[in-house]
Amino acid sequence: MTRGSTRVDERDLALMARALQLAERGLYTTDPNPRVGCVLAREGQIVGEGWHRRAGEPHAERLAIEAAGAAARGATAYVTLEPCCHHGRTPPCTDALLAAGVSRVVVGVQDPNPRVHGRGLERLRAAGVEVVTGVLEGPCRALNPGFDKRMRLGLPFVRVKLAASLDGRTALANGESQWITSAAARTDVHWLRARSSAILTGIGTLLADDPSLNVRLAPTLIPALATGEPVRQPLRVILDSALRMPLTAKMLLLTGATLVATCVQDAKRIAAVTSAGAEVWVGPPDAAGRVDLEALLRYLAEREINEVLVEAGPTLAGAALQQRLVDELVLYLAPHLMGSDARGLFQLGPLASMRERVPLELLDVRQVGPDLRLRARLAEDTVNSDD
Ligand code: AOF
Ligand code: ZN
Repeated sequence: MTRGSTRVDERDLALMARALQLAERGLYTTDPNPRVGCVLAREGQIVGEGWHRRAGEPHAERLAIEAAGAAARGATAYVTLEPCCHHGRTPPCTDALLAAGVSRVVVGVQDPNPRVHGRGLERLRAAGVEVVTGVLEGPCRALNPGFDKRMRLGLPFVRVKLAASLDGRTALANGESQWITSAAARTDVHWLRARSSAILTGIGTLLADDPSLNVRLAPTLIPALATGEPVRQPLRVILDSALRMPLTAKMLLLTGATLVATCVQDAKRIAAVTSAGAEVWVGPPDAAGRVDLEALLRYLAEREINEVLVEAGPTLAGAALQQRLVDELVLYLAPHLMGSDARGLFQLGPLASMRERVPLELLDVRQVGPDLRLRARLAEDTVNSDD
């Protein structure tokens, strides 16, 4: 197999797969930085390993070099992300690799960060290091969907989580909706929350359920956490156009920050919500007078929010879908039927023709406890492209 002019063999693939495994350990802690893993090997034998734990702490390459010691000289470095060449919170990894005497660098994917993007590779090549890129590129990119999208487009990656009966219903006609899915599915959602930078919901859901929207997982389950260290709590974001946020909302007393996004400029009301413990962001209204979702997402990206988990009712989920702001759907389906009078998952308005259906592409299907979990993304093509 070749990448550019340089050969890549099975051994290279296996070692990059190992680097990917290491990178995954940072899934819940590196935010807002990307998850990155690095392996140093000589003749296929691993001499050092490292993975990025959290922003401000050493990058994967540095830890691998430290672990390898003198054995780094002449070694090949396998890094899931292009080594950085800039001074951020930490000094450039390209310098560390060169100082350690690494002779070959195999990279998964280019860093989408405009401060690096290709320059790290150039710097290494200019210093005489053999550089190969694009090895296991797909999985290496998929590890950091939010970082990737934020760096390229100034928007976070948006994942919408939904729970419904097998016939796609979320609540009875009278509004009763608690406990549709099993405890196993609800625990699974905590893992989705834990990897997210922010959780977004609507004021309707908040007023109806007074949710906590926090991560409730034992810290011992998360690799990068030292004993006694708490789990990182994602930013809770409430879409609240008319600023109806109750000052007694349960989440305001929990660890982790809450941001209320509104269109209301009322200084007195804003001050009240602020002193109750939330931050208020006043955004532009859309045509219907509601907070403009895309403007909010752009603002969140500016705040280094990588992955947003939407946990909301059919109005917000439907609006986000129709505005094509959704990257991924995670749908939990419980094996029961609620009938056609119960409420559906997405408010899309009546469709005039089958052509208006929202086409999806299934990424993954599995069973979680007694429930079914589907992961899908929005398909690019229209549904009936073949007729
Ligand atoms: C790497 N290896 O392990 C990581 C990289 O502020 P800093 O110093 O932590 O730099 C963060 C930037 O460095 C981040 O935006 C991304 O471009 C890169 N992350 N690069 O070579 C790593 N975490
Ligand atoms: Zn670095």
